[in-house]
Amino acid sequence: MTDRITLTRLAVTTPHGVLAHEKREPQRFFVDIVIECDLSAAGATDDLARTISYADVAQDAERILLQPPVDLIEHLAEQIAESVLARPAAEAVEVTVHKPDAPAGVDFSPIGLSGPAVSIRREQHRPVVIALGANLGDRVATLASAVRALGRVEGLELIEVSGLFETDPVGGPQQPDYLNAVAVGTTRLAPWTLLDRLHEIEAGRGRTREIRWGARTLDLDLIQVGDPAADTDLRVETDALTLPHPRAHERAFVLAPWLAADPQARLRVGPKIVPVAGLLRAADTIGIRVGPQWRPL
Ligand code: A4P
Ligand code: MG
Repeated sequence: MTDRITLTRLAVTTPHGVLAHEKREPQRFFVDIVIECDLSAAGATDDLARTISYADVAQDAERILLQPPVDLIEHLAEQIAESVLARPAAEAVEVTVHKPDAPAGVDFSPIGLSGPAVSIRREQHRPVVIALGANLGDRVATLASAVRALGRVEGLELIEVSGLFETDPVGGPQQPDYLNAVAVGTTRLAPWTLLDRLHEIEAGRGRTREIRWGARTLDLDLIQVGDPAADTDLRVETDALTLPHPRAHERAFVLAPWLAADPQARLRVGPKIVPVAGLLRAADTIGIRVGPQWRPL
């Protein structure tokens, strides 16, 4: 990914340092932040929600610098990186904290910004859960090719893919039985970028959209992005994307394969964070059967 948002030389005068007098006497700190992200959606739509507000990032960084004194600029850099990566669109971030007047017992050049600095780079690794479904054509072949395509998406790493479950159709018109599976992994992509990749994979396998909940060669849904147990899961409510998936908690055709792929899985349901095992026990599992064997990874 080559798109970047850059903040250069945020300047704050504040007391930090290992030495006692540094904790009393403010000195100059400068911060550079380079955020890697996909800016194509924001460029095309002119929508602030598809990018990262540099003003918000700058104000968060300033707030971190203005906290009560800490010893290390490494600690400041780490906190700033974490605040940037909390933003959905951030794929990676590089933070440099300069402390030009740090007492180092030597002279640094009086020209330009000189003296000690630390630079760190941190990447996004959000857990992600993707549900797969198919009820038209050669379902096993389509699902296997979809998993291979997911494995090729840059910025998505698959960790586990469940076995196949054969499931009675839920909702929609009369239609053939489904095969369903769930893939879990990690991603550095913004959720809307990942959804675009899912739609491309669907389109490449003959997916058309005529009737809601109608039969389809392939359906790929984003169920959850981030970790609700760490309160880092993304909550999104737009026309194009809702996270967590609003119907996943009651759908055995999602819950059963998800639990098979990740026995510890948890899902945010309204204000609660609920083990998927418990949701599955409460769901209607009458139409859920073990499907054909496969080895997708
Ligand atoms: N969209 C919003 N949020 C998401 C998200 N988290 N993941 C938008 C994926 N898409 C999301 O989806 C409709 C719109 O939802 C898209 O424009 C997307 O931007 P779609 O794939 O066109 O249509 P869909 O999948 O039919 O709609 P929906 O409402 O997501 O359906 P569900 O709830 O996923 O149900 N029965 C069995 N046994 N097995 C199945 O797999 N699947 C469905 C689809 C119904 N019955 C089923 C199964
Ligand atoms: Mg769908």
